[in-house]
Amino acid sequence: MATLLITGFEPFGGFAVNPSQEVVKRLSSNGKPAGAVTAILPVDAAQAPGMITDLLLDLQPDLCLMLGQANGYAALSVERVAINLCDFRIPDNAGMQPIDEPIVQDGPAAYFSTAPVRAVVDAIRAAGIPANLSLSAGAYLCNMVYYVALHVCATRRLSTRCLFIHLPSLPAQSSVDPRPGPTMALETMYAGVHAALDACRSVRLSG
Ligand code: PCA
Repeated sequence: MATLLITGFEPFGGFAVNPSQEVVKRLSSNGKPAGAVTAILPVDAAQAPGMITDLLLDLQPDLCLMLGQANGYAALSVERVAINLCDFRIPDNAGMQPIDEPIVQDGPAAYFSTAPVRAVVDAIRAAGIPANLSLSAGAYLCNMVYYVALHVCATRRLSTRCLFIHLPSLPAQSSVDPRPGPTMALETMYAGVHAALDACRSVRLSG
C-alpha cells in the first residue's frame, strides 16, 4: 500500500517544461521516499480527473501531494481551498476551454485542504524558501484536480490528506520572456517540496 502519492503536470500554455514535472522527475531519480508513487497528469480536463480518481482509489495513500506551475509567482503557494468551478483562461492541451462550469454537478461549492497547510508554509519558510498560504488555486486544471481529489476522498471515505502546492516558473522559462517575471531555481523548489512532505509527516497522517 502506498503511503504517498505525488503528482505533477505536463507542460501547458506554450511552455516547453513544467516545474512540477521537473520536481517529480527529480524525486523519482533521486530515490523516492519509501512507499511513494509519482505520476504526471495531462493538462486535459477530459483525462486528468479520471486519472487522479483512479490513482487515489487504487493506492489509498496517506497523503496526496499535487504540484503545478503558477507563472508569475515568487513563492511556493500552498493552496488552502479548491472550488467547484472551471473557468479556463486558456484552452487546455486538448483545446477545451470550459467557462463558468462546475467540476462536479451539484457538488459542494468548495473543499478545504485536508493537510496541515499552515504547518507546511511554516516548514517551507523555516527551510529558507519563500512560501505563501493561498486562498485560490485558480479555476484551471490545478484547481480541478485538487477539487476532484478532495471530492473523491470525501465521498469515498478515504482518509488520504490532500494538498496542492503551486510552484513558480523556472529561470529558463523566463529567459525567453521580453518582460520576465519572478522565477525560482529547481533545487530550491525541490527543497521546499521536501520541507512540505516532512511537515505533513510530522503531524500524524493516518487514522
Ligand atoms: N498549472 C496549471 C495547470 C497545470 C499547471 O501546472 C494551473 O495552475 O491550473
